[in-house]
Amino acid sequence: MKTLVPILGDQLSHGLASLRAADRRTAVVLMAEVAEEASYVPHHKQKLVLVFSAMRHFAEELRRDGWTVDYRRLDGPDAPGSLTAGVEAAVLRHGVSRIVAVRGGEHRVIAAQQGWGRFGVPLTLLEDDRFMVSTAAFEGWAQGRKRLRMEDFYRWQRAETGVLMEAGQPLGGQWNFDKDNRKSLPKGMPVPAPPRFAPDAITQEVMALVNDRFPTNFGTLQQFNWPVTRAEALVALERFVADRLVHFGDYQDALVEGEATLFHSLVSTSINLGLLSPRECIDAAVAALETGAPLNAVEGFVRQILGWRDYVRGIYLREGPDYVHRNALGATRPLPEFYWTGGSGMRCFDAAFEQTRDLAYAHHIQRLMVLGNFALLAGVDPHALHLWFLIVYADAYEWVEAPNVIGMSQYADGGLLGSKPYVAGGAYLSRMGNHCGSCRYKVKEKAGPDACPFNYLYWDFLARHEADLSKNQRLWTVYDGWRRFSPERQAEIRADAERFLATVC
Ligand code: FAD
Ligand code: DLZ
Repeated sequence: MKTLVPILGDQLSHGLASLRAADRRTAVVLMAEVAEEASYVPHHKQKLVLVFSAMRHFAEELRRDGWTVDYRRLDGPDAPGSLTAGVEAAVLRHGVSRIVAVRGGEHRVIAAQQGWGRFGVPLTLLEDDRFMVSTAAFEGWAQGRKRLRMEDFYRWQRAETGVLMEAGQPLGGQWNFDKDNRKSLPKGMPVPAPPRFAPDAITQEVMALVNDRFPTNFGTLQQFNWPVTRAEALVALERFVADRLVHFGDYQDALVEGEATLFHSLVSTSINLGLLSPRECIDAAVAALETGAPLNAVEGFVRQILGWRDYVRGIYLREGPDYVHRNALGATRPLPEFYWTGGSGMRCFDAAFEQTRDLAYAHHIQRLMVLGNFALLAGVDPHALHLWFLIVYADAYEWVEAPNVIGMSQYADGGLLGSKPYVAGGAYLSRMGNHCGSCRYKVKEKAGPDACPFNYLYWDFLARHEADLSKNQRLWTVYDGWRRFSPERQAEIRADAERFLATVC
């Protein structure tokens, strides 16, 4: 029985369920670079290079392993325009008698895959079992709960998997060590550089293709340094565990001028593509406890993957396609132009922007507390911000990006993910980082044209949403602070915010 096995660009795992279900002697693997996937949003150039290069390398590896691979290049003859067109043509071309595929990551692709049954041969869509939790298990966890909080999910996962558990209790007597993980980086402390992956001939060929076909897409390619094979991804993971994990916890929330990566792992692109499994990343970090990695670092890293990653996927699948359109706070401001050009004048913002443009990467705190925080304070339309985040990062796929943007960062789901909006003024940014020293604005000034915009935008946001948000117990103290300002001071803050926003949006 000849089987067609379509493999998507983020399904680059040798243990993929559809490969396990097929026989390499009779199967044809279909991989296709298609215009539809390359342009459903105008991806950062580095993301396009990463996905296509990783796809081409993976196809070569499959062939070496004895699989027949029908690989369709974007610039090749008969390039299909969409995944669906590619599958339809391949069914005819190879005379297959069934299609076996793994369900895609996002609603748009799943809906397209469900239509593949109309091509006259039986279709089997398998669960993507490369996650820590199946969709059914997530549903079982979520059913009947009043609130779906990450911390509850994470503790359940720790108990289920036994990761960092000892005799049924969390290792070290605590579920998380967040309070230890908020240090700013001491001046002069060296940060080990991540490994370099020089673009090989395949990657260089793809770079030329992307420059030719997508010349106006956002981002630059000069500093492209993403692992494009499993072998490279393993090196990235090993080097993170050996060199940077030790301080991952301590400086997890730090923001440092000239340090794009700090002690973060840079493994998201590899896990999301399937080059690494979440479990092996977790295991590598846990094993480092034996060689002296501190528990606050290991637990902090494990929580991001065992907790956050599977949690946001579960929320995304459960909430359905309309989740990306939620707008609980009714924010309508267009995305400021400086999200595309930089030059905001706010150094923390511009630093995050510049590395986003040049590396297709910003670490979590830059995404949440700088780029996301600014948009939330400014009242930017969450859908516009969602599209921006989907476009600009090399690790961006809707299933992981949307809950982080719509839920965690913008509170646009009305508190499904977070118990309160993640907002902060300049004092937080100054405490966690060193950008303020070289900023044209003054973080200590609270009013007037030189004051840090995060200062007055913070209060303006709270004032705008006082009717709703002041009911939230976690914000009572903050609102007490707002109410202690004189009416004149409040009016001055609001006028500063209005003046600033009128110039940028
Ligand atoms: P590390 O800080 O080293 O963390 C280790 C790993 O944990 C990551 O590689 C990732 O796999 C996982 N992880 C950490 N935080 C999260 C999280 N909140 N949700 C899911 N997984 C997490 N992550 C993406 O993979 N794709 C996205 O498009 C994306 N968009 C985001 C948008 C916003 C507004 C925010 C606040 C976060 C977003 N994240 C996204 C989560 C997180 O910022 C990135 O996973 C992380 O910065 C990737 O860098 P790293 O590999 O160095 O991560
Ligand atoms: C992201 C991406 C891009 C840019 N291009 C392709 C492609 O040409 N062919 C393909 O099979 N997959 C691609 N992908 C990954 C898909 O968009 C991804 O499978 C869905 O977003 C589901 O997560």
